[in-house]
Amino acid sequence: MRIVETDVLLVVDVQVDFLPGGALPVPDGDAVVGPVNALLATFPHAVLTQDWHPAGHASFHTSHPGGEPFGTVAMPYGPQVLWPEHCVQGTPGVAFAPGLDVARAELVIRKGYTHAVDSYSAFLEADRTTRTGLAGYLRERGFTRVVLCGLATDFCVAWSALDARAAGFETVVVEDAVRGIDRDGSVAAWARMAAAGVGRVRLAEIMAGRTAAAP
Ligand code: VGL
Ligand code: ZN
Repeated sequence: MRIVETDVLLVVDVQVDFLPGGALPVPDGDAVVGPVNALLATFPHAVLTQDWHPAGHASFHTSHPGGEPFGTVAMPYGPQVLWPEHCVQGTPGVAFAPGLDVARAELVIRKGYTHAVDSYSAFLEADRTTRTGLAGYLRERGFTRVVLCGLATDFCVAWSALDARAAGFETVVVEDAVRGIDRDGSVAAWARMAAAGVGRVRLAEIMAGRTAAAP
């Protein structure tokens, strides 16, 4: 895959709480740091996202009487998975992964800060109407292709990729620079992304400058 000036790398939620030992660990999540750093060193432009919840956020099981971690609750905007408390503003777990080369990133977009609404997507909150401003930013910068990596495949990466595509960007996910929370959920997420026209590429194909196989 040949990288051009209108490509932007979107690094999703590579944060301490999503790594092994964190509050909501993604299995093997720390394995993305090396590949993501290689991508950060290669792309002309990069944007990072940061899950950024206030204490007592509505997505936390502790905010719902009797709520179990990984259970589901009905919210006004639809079903919401209940998570362990994670990525709380002002806590160590909200920080980027140690060793992540953030220096070249041109923007950090935070999400999930609305108390009553979650936001897996870097573009649209879970109410599917409140925008983060990212699509406008990317358009204004003249970017036409969004290349995603990070955590987690089945939640924030997939939702961000689907919304990038829906916003009109060519969209590609680097399959060996992401990890998922749930195996079956990740398989389903890849199917949804493929059906929506989201491409899939391997890190080596980017590094070699070769064209990716069609999704
Ligand atoms: C995420 C669950 C809750 C993610 C964020 O980054 O995929 N998943 N908050
Ligand atoms: Zn979250």
